[in-house]
Amino acid sequence: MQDHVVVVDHTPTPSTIAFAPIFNVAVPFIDRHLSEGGSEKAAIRTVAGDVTYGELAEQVNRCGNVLREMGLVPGDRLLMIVKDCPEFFYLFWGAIKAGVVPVPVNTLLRAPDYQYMIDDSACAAVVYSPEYAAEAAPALASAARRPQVFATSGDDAALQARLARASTALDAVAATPDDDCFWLYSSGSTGRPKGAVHRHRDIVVTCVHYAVDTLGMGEGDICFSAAKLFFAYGLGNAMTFPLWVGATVVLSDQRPSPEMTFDLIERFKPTLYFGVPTLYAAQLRALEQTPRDVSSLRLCVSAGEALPPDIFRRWQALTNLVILDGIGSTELLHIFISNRPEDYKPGSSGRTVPGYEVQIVDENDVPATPGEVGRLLVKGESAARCYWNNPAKTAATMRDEWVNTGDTYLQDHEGYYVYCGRSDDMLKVGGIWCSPVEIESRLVEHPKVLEATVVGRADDDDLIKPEAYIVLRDAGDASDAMANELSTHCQDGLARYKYPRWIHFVDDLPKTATGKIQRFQLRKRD
Ligand code: 3UK
Repeated sequence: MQDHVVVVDHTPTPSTIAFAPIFNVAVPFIDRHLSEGGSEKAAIRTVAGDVTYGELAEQVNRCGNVLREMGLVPGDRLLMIVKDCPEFFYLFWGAIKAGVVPVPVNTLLRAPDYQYMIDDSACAAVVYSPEYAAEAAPALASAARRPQVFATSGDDAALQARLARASTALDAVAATPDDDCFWLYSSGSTGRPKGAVHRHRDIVVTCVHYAVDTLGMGEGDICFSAAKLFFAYGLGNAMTFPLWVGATVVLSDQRPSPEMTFDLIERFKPTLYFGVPTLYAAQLRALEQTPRDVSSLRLCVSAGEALPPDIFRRWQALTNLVILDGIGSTELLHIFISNRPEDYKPGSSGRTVPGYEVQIVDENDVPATPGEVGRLLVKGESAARCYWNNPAKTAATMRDEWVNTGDTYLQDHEGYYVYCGRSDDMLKVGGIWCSPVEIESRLVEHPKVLEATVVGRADDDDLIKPEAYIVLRDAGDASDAMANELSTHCQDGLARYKYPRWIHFVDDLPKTATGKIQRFQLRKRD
């Protein structure tokens, strides 16, 4: 049995969590609850039933043993295209306990994205929920590598039999706090997604400084996250945070919608709700029509993109609840600047979370004064060690322990941090990354399109959505029908949320003398 952790010194900056020299993070998150007598408590609740901490620990061990029987060894990667369900927990923690590195990926992606990730990660195995077979199977067929493959549920009888036969006992592989533990892919405006390599310790740091120090989470909490487990945001909200404090999580594999979230809130009575601004806007429209019972909630959280202050106010007026906006990233694993229950300012991201340091600097790395806009850099003990196999991107983003977020920020005169936009062209759409370059490439694959440029435009809720400016080969083809055809063309070829919501046909695009498209000229248009 390994030491549990951890001597926790709360609220220091920088963080001073002391880890045991041999430390596998699955021990404090899974096994500890058994030795502390919590096995009968529900860890996970779903419409199909509950999973106790005791059952969770058994299934984690079975999964770890099956991965070993399959020949996976410590350091091997397991690519997970898995929906929000208890099996996600079994696989993720079973892998970590066995020293295998789980790589959960966005389940909304398409075959070419998965093919890239299979090859880039050089994963030893891929596991997918049957729902994603239509994208996973062609990706596996065309990938250069041949990982082992299994599906998570009933239609893989051999796997089910193996799990049933596997031992419920498994000793955690001896790891150190700084060993690689899991990866998450992060997108950029150009180039392919990058695997952010996280260590065992990173998970603990986010739980101590954000879940406990900032949100005040405890074992009485019931968490519900509209953001899915494959996002770093959802992974904390709906898995690592509740497991750390011995709380309960409500999981659903359904697509988040106002109806789905209110149904689950009324049924399972969570105390904490984690959403994204686009969904809060839709929930507000629904609530303004039909009141729903959200009285179990003590706090709401928003991240992924900036929360417009108008949404904060309308939500508070209707529900009497505050929404704590906070900025996090895949690289830092979770939220590092946040509003707090007792200290919040609508329209701002709040103040630095304990354990993190932030800096706003100009183009020469000179620190900005209050009110001045600059690039946001963050330092913290939960930062990814590197991007997998990508020293150039690692060097460009991570320098001397400081991570360049790619965001522009200012600190106002009261000390709150205010989001002012990206310093690259990336868009957050419904809290999920969207590269204009990727949408443009899809558009120009259409035979009638000569050139295309995509920019972000705020919708009626003040939330960013993609907008396309298109030069057709034959200007005479411009019509509403053509616009619909191009929209469908994008939805068919890209993750569905990436299609342009507005399409404008133009005669030419603003360019520099060297032919580079000037996106800022288009952003200025109204
Ligand atoms: C943007 C925000 C303004 C910002 C994330 C919570 O979003 C998360 O991670 P990603 O890697 O994206 C990071 C980028 O998203 N962003 C996120 N939150 C806010 N901008 N206000 C916000 N509140 O550009 C940032 O650099 O997808 C969020 C927890 C964990 C996460 N990984």
